[in-house]
Amino acid sequence: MTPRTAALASALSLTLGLAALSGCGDDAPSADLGPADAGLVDAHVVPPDLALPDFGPPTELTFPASGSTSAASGAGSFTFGVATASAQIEDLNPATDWYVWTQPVAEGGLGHGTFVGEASRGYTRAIEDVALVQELHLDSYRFSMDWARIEPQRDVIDEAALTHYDAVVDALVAAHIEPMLTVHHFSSPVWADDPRRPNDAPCTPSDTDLCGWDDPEGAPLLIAELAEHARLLAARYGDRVDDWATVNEPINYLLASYGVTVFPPGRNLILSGDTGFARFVEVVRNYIRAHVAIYDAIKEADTIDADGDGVAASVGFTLSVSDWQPARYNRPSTNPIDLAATARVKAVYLYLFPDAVQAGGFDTDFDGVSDEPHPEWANKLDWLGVQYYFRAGVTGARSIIPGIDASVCAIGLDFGACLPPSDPTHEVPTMHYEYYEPGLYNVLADFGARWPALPMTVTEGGIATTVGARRAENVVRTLEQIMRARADGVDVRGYYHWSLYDNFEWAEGYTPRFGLYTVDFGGTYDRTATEGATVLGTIAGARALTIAERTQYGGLGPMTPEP
Ligand SMILES: [Ca+2]
Ligand SMILES: [Ca+2]
Ligand SMILES: [Ca+2]
Repeated sequence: MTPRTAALASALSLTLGLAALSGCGDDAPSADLGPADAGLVDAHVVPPDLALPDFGPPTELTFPASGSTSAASGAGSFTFGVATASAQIEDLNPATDWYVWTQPVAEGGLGHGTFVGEASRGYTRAIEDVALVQELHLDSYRFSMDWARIEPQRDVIDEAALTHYDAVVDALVAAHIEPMLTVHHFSSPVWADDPRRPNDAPCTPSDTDLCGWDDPEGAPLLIAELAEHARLLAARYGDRVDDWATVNEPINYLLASYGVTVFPPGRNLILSGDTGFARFVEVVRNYIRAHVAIYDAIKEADTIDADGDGVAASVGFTLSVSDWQPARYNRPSTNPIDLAATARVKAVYLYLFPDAVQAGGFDTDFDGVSDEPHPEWANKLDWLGVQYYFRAGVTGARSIIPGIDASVCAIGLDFGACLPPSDPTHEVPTMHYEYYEPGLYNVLADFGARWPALPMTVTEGGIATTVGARRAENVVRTLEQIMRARADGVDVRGYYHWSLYDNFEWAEGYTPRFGLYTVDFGGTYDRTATEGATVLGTIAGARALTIAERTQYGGLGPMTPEP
């Protein structure tokens, strides 16, 4: 995940909790959603209608061969893949900010959450792990090469790390698995913004601390360093890699790391009032600038078309998407205040970043329309990665997120935004959200209408569960919703399951298990295939989803319960 999901939920829950405690955010046109209000009649509140769309009896679905992620020739193709991220799986990685952030205080770290430690031993076992992907008959493996491992000190490159990743790429290519590389996936070298520096301490950029994405002097240096890193990857691996993702889930990442202190470096801009919020908006601008710089660096340095589709480098980024629904009093809402709040949340989460790097502009007031021209950002997106895990409600009845005037349903905090799940078995207990199958279709259809010329790939989708049948259901149902969007003409070219095996789920530690293969943490670290792996492998091998498989695992009905 990317925490994609966890990040979002954690970040927002902390935002909500702290904002509520400090009493801010009460300036919205609002009702007080105390218990006494719960029974009030509101003409705008519609009765809960949780009936799901009826697709009719299942037919067999077939999947064409894998093709280009971005070229016109790839329209209609389908790539099966699986995704990981370096900081979530790799051992031997003390130069990364997550290591310092989570290392116990007694050992010299900051002691936040669960120590990442050896993660899934994904570095020392990287070559043998390629066989896990191969066993599933997948076309592609999306992963990241750790920036901190390659460049543990500023401008000091660890050749042994580059050689290691060379071997991984070679093993993938030998197994006929196309690599897709994410350049920046939620982890940075400590020297990018040292998490050990307190938030109120002054910072002057130096080789040991560039002061981070919110620093007026440091951010341009950080952008240049990240572009230099991308150029190195593209020059080194571009002969075997064509598919590149610049950054991962930017809004979630920045919220968690610079907004509400749940990811390293633990900055608190959203929690520090209007001035902080303005600085947070500048952080978002800087990260868009970083995407553009990475995009340009890869385009310059990867000039070799590895797979013969006519494109040397297809460069996109991966976006966390949720199916945001207007809510009030824990029911679906048609109240204009809730519709407007939902529109603002969608503008920030779903549209701001992709619009910025296609049309070249920045939506400073979150209404979905650019207010600030940036022609230098235009046409810097060859494809979009879509990452879906859950549906969640949004209410305008309480304003908790500064600048957005909305509250969203997040862990343990409600404010009336939380909607009942379509079925209790759709709750994902360790992540505190609802897996809702049609949400992915809803987002893909929306994006297809908004950006009809933009090729998309579902670069993550999955479920935290210890039950193999539930994972298999998630796989089949995700594929059904993707094929539903394709049948409507949406240009979506593939599906990567999150994740290959259980891993470090950021602030959530090791409790949520997202792996097709389950990992024996703290023991042998052996990987054991779940029923999800078996079913995905069968589908990808046959390039077909049979009526029998759809009948057993698919549809919209109750899922196998989580114990
Ligand atoms: Ca290439
Ligand atoms: Ca190519
Ligand atoms: Ca605007």
